[in-house]
Amino acid sequence: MTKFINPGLMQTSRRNVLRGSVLASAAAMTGTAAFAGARRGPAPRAHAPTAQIFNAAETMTKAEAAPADLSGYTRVKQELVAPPFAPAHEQVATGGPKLIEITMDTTERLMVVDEDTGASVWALTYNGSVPGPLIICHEGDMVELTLRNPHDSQMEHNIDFHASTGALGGGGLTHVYPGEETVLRWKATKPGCFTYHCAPGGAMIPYHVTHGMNGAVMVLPRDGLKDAEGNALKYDSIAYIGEQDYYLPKDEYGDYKTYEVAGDDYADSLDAMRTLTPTHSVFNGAVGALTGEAALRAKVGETVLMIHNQANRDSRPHLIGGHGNYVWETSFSTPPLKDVETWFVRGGTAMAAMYTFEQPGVYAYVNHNLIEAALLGATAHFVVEGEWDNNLMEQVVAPRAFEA
Ligand SMILES: [Cu+2]
Repeated sequence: MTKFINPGLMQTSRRNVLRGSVLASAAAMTGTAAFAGARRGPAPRAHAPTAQIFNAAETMTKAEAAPADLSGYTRVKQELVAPPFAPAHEQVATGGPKLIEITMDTTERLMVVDEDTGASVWALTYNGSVPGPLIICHEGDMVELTLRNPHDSQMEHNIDFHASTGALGGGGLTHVYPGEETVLRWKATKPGCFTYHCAPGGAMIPYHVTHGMNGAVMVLPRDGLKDAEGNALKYDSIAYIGEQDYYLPKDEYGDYKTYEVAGDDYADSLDAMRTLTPTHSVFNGAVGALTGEAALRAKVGETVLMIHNQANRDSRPHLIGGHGNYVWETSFSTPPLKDVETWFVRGGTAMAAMYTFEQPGVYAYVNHNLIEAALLGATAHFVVEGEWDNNLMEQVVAPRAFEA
């Protein structure tokens, strides 16, 4: 049985109709109930304020505009990889500007957030991971994204690139229903790390973002990273860390609820989100995703660029036992902060911190709201191999009893 819950816009199953009625009051207040069937007619405009903005964006692109000048660009493909890894890239650009083709699928998948409690979420993702893959380009490059929404999806998705300019960061031009794809090209005009996230409209925006639908783009200066004096700064590896706040609904016994398909938790999630108190704040999708066997690895003398993405909420990363030798909290246009103890991630940004390991051992990389680190999950580990340097630290006396 199919019905239209928004006449002319969305075809949906009976289950979605029921869901729509559950959502109706919330949706009327807070935003679109953008559950999907195949697209029927024009893009959905369920939420008046955002619809107006989308209309504006569409009007602009439909107006007479000169075609983009792509002369001088070399077309290349970037194979995106799952976090915490980074795609193959140059730190200093060689040759002219590139037109970088990437593809992302808006995959909806059930993910365990915490094995100890059984907490789970129907994650809304780019390419199946939380965070979505890291994209790397240089200032002046073009990024050409093919965004595909799989046929078996429940929901509509899009993407807002904070690194881009215009049309709500591309959000106004990339709404895709299940079975649809779209292609968006944008120019990287500002160097820095930037978040990207889904933004379908209204309450669906925080719903999608707090279900994992966010990631980062790094736009490097063409001549690479520099310190305040203009000296080149190189890294040996990237650790790409996405911090995700989840607001997972519980039942009357305090157990985490489970749901049959993506979107089924919408009404419960709205209630949980309104508390502004996350049940989880985790790195790379789940408690322990970057500890134990999955810990980040480095060697003494290696320089790691830690890229931290938080699309929704402030954070304050600290590398326990180390520092931020160079920290770019805002952009690569300004000189990095030096020798930073704990750095700041403004909610809705990605940023970068560089450190060269000097001692072996396990380093905890935490949100130094230690309640979030220890109780909500915001802890990663770097396991660093190498020779211990007693000049930097030595246990002069091991713990022993002393005379009273
Ligand atoms: Cu989405």
